Amino acid sequence: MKHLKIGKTESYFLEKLQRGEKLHLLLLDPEEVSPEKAAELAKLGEDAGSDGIMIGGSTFFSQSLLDNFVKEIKQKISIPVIIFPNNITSITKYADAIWFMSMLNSIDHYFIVGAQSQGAVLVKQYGLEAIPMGYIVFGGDTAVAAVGRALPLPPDRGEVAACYALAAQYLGMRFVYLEAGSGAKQPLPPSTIKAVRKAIEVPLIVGGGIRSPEAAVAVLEAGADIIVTGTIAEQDFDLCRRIISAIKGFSKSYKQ
Ligand code: 1GP
Repeated sequence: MKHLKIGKTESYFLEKLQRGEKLHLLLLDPEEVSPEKAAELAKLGEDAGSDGIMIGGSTFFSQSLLDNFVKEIKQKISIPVIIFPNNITSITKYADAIWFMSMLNSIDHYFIVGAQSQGAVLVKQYGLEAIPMGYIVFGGDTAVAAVGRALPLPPDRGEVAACYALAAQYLGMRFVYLEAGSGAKQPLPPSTIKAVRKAIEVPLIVGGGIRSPEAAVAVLEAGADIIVTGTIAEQDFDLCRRIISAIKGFSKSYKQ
């Protein structure tokens, strides 16, 4: 039996986290921005201190367009590009890694393990680094909840989310992602993030509806390790830059 190795992208994240740094991942949606615009935003993100670029969106299903999108971005940046898949069409060999994720609170087997079993061989053939992640979706009025057939968790019942998160950890998932949904009206409440943080030891990713430095800091104070922002980068990059700066500033104060 061979020993499973942690890949390059995951090691890069873990080393930063172990040093007490909080991470920012910039989400770019091929449905919302052109490849050229995405490459420009990715470069701005890297220059602002972002730790990686995530590529994904709930309603994008073309592998050839995705290949082109990722290739364009990779030419401009050196931080890792991680696929944030919505289906088996989200597998591209041009990325550095893929969140190998399961939507734990979907009511559909397809989004829990079906698509994953169909995509796994291709991930291996492409030599993509697979990072196991448990994905938990809140609220019912977002694209991700509809497409993934989620039984959305109530945003303010942290104890329910904590049960899913702990199950993810015990199933061997190395990251847990709490998702309010892209463009959510509000970020998740700190009490829910705190309840999950208390339950698990693996790194905690939080995203959806984070649109100000204050909101990002509140999410970090509640115990998140990694913050994902998408919409705000497309709408107002200066604000996104201030969010990244707040995250990096928080890392510094946290380490002291
Ligand atoms: C969506 O959590 C991410 O998967 C980002 O959400 O677009 O609201 O920043 P926003």
